[in-house]
Amino acid sequence: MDMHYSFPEGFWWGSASSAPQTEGESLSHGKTPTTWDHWFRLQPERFHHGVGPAQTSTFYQHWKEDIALLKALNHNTFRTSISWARLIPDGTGAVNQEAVAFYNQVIDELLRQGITPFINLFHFDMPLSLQEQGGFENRKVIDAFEAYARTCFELFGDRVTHWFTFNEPIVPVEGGYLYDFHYPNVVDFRRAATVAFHTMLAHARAVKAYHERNDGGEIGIILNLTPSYPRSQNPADVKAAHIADLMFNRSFLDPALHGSYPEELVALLAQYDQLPVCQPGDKELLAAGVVDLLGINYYQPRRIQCRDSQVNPDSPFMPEWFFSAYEMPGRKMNPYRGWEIYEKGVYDILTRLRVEYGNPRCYISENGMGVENEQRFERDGQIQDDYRIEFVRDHLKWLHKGMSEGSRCLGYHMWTFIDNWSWCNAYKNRYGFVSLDLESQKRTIKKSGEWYRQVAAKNGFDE
Ligand code: BGP
Repeated sequence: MDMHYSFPEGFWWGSASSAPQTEGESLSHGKTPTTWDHWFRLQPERFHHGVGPAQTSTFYQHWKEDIALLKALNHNTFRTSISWARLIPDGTGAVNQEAVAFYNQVIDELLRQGITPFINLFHFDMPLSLQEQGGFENRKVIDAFEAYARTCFELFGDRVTHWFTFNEPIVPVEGGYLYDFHYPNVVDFRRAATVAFHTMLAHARAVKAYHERNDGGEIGIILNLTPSYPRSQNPADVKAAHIADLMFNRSFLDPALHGSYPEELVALLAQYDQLPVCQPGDKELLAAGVVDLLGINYYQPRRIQCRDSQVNPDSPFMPEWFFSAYEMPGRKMNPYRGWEIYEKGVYDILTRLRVEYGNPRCYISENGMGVENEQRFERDGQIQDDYRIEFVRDHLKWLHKGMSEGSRCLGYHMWTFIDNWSWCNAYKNRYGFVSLDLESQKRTIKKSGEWYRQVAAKNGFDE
C-alpha cells in the first residue's frame, strides 16, 4: 500500500556538523591547539592514515560555498559549533577578533539564505591551555566555560536563537577517562565521573546565564541516547540493561531534563566510592540547567546481557562490572563503523521521553551512516548512495510514528552535510549528503542529497 509520510509545517530539515571536524586552519588565524591538535602531535598513528585535525573539510575557506550547498539541499536549519580555542585563544580572556568576524559571516550568510543557525558551544574540543589545567576535572574550567558561553551570547545572541551547550558530553568522558579513544587517555572511573559532573555544572551555568539575558531564544543540550535493550526478560539481563541505561543515558538525561541525578545512580556510585566531590550550591545550580530543547543523537542501540563471569576485584572499576555487550543474532549492521542499525530505536527514545520525561521539546540532532570507500558507488560523477536514502527514510518512518503518537519532535538533522573528519577515523567513513574530494576539495551532491532536497521541499515523502 502506498503511504504518505508528511511532517508538520515548520519541521526542521537540516544537518549537523562541528567546528573541529570542518573548519580546518586548526593552528592558524589565531586559533590555539585543542586536545586534538595536541594528541595528533603526540600520537599521529592513532589517526586513520595519519590524517589529523588540521586537514578537515576547509569550511574556514569555503563557508560561503558550503552554505550555498545547504541551501541547495533545502535546509531550513543547520547546526555547527563555535571553536572555543579559536574564539578565545587562551581559553579565558581576550577574544580573537578574526574569529568573531568569521563566525559573524557564517551566521549572517546562513540567515541570508533562510537557514536558521543552531549553534553549539562545545564539540569535544577542549582548548589545550585548559586541559593542561585539568580540563573539566578542575572546577576553574567551569568558570572559564561560563565566561566563554557569555561571550558567545553577547557577540552572536542578537541573531542566534538556538543554542546548545555541549554535544554528546558523555563522549569525552568515556573516550578520555574510561576507554582510551580521546585525549588524555586515562582509565579511571572516579575521574570520569568528576569530568561528567563538572561538565553538567558548566552546562547549567551557561543555561542560567542565557536565561538571565532574556534574549528570546532557547538553549539546550545534545545527547547521544542509546536505548538499552536486555538480551532476555531474565531478571539478571533486565537488571544489567537497567544499570547500563543509568550509566549511559540517565547520567546526562536526568540532569538535563529534571535538573538532578537519578538517586539509584548516585547510590550505586557511592557504594563503590566513585562519586565526585560536591560543593554547596551544586544541587541548586544543576536544577537551573533544565533545558528548553533536547537534541537527540541516535546512531545505535545498546544491547546488554548480564555478565557470566565474576569481576576481578583488582581490575579498575568500570561500567562493565555490571553488564556485558550482547550481539543479537540477525542484527543489521553498518560494518564500516561496527554499529548496529536499528531504526525503531528512534521511536523508542521518543516514546520514553514522552511517557517518562514529560514529553520535552526535542529533535533528532544527529543520525547517519558512515560508509568506507564510497567512491566505488560513483556513477557519472555522483555517488549513488541508495543505502543512505534507505537509512534516513527508515528512521524517518519511525520518527513519524513517534510524532503521530504525540511526541514533540520538531525536526531531523542528518550527520552530516559534507564528508568530514571523524576524529580518529579521519576520512575512513564518509557521512555526507555531499561528497568531498580530498585532493581538490571539490564538493558534489550525492544521490541522497538530491533525495533529501525533495523530502525537505515536500515536507515528507511517499512510499
Ligand atoms: C557523533 C559525533 C559526531 C560524529 C558522529 C559520527 O558521536 O557527535 O562528531 O563524528 O558521531 O561518528 P564517527 O565520526 O565517530 O564515525
